Amino acid sequence: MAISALQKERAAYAPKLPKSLQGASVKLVTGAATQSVADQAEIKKLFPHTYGMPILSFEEGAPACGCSCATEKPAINVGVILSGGQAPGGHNVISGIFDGLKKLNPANKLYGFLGGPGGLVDHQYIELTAAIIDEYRNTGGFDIIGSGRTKLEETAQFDKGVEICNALNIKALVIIGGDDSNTNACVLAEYYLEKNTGIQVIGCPKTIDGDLKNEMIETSFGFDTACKVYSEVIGNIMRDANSAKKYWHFIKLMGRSASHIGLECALQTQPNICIISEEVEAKKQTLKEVVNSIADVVAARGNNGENFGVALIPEGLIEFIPEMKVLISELNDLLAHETDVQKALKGLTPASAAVYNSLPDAIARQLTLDRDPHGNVQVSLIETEKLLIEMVGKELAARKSAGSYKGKFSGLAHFFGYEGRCAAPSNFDADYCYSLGFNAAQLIGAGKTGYMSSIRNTTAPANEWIAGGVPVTMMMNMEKRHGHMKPVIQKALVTLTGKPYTFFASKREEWATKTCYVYPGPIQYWGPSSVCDQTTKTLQLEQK
Ligand code: FBP
Repeated sequence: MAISALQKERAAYAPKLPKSLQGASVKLVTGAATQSVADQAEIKKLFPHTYGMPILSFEEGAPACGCSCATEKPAINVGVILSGGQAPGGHNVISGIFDGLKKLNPANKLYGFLGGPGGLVDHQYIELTAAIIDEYRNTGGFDIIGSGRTKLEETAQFDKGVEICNALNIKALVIIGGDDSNTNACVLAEYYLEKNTGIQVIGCPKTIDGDLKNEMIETSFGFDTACKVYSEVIGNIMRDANSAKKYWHFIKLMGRSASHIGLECALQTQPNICIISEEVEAKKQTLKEVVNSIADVVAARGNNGENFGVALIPEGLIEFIPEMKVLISELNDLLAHETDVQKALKGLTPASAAVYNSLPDAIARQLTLDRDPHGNVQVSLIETEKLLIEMVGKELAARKSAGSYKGKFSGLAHFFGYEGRCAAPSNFDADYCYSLGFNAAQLIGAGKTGYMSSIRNTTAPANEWIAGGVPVTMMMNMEKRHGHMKPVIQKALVTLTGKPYTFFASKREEWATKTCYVYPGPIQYWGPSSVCDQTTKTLQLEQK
């Protein structure tokens, strides 16, 4: 198979590991008992076997009792699953697990379940041999075994998992996924303990969205690379905008709900506008207010003769605008019972009808016609960037007639999402992912279950990273899902008191009116460490 020159050289990259995982043996240090972030009594009741477990860390040195040690461990087989959307570095997590297992015992085997969690249930798998692993080291994508969005929620699915694990003599599963998949991994761990199956379950934090993070999980993998890819292209667009001086670029950035990607890209590139969904929700802004705030910046620049700019729009914005959220929920209910759209629209409350009527036709059509298999509005398909261009254009036309705006407005729409999800992992993600995987193997070797692989101190050189495990129950709280209270890992949205947001908020006025663009350029894999090994601005600010 033909591979690029970059792929060829990159295959030889040896990802860095924390010092504690580099030696011949690893010492397990058991920390204090934990409790869930909220709703302790309910979570404890739901997870009697995995609740309250201690935080674990690995240190260099001779293993004490219960530690992973190559010579004393019998050979085991392990299964790995990729769950949900692609994120750069997934292949390195798998190669890290493989190498970690082989270090524990060269006879250990790794199986990959195909096409996501569904592969476990449907018994679709391959054995991941050294030859396969070597082909995928340091590459982007999830194509080594594929991913999927099947949710592991039913005991019948768990039992199908036991069948195949027993058939393949698999003693542990590693589930690489986001908050939902790791929540389900914990439910699975609890069930397997309850049923005495002898199958351990370990999670790994994945998602470009960056919304699986907390005190013990500093960042989810893939966020670093994806943001660097988007920031490169945003920078290129900024330079084009600043050269031609005639377009306003509205760039929607992936991130199903949280605005971390938009915020990180703003910190890297200093755009004129970056909307933060969490702020819109906190301020209970209406769509019209969001539009006006954008029009204010366009008008201020236009009145200075600068008829160009760049605005970053988070993918999840629509659902954070309270009145749009209500409208979408009313539409979901009405269209569930009435297929005739015109009749259904008559059931909207007056407030929602007014919002609906204010929308451009194409967007109103998307809201009523494009439904998912459950009949719900497909919010992620709504072209928010086009919606805003159209509404801002109308607002500016009105201001022009009133004499308060004398510029020109020509908007161009972009959407960056899939471009970044399978990029070759940055050095950070290559190292972080490999360490997460290698560390997961150590947790398995130590007989642990219900833990997420955790690598901390990530703004320091990899050598100084802290490897260990955090009980998944520690990250949980109770939330309403599909009408029922469920234990779930708390989703980390952008906090308006956090340093990344407050830093951005302190700069945005200057970035709005002046042209302060920064051009990050493409990800560099070789060269000065200041370029190749820098972490995200989000992490730098959070860890300061
Ligand atoms: P995960 O949370 O599963 O990592 O996926 C994130 C994401 O990339 C979102 O940013 C985006 O909204 C969504 O997946 C797109 O999903 P799909 O791949 O199904 O189109």
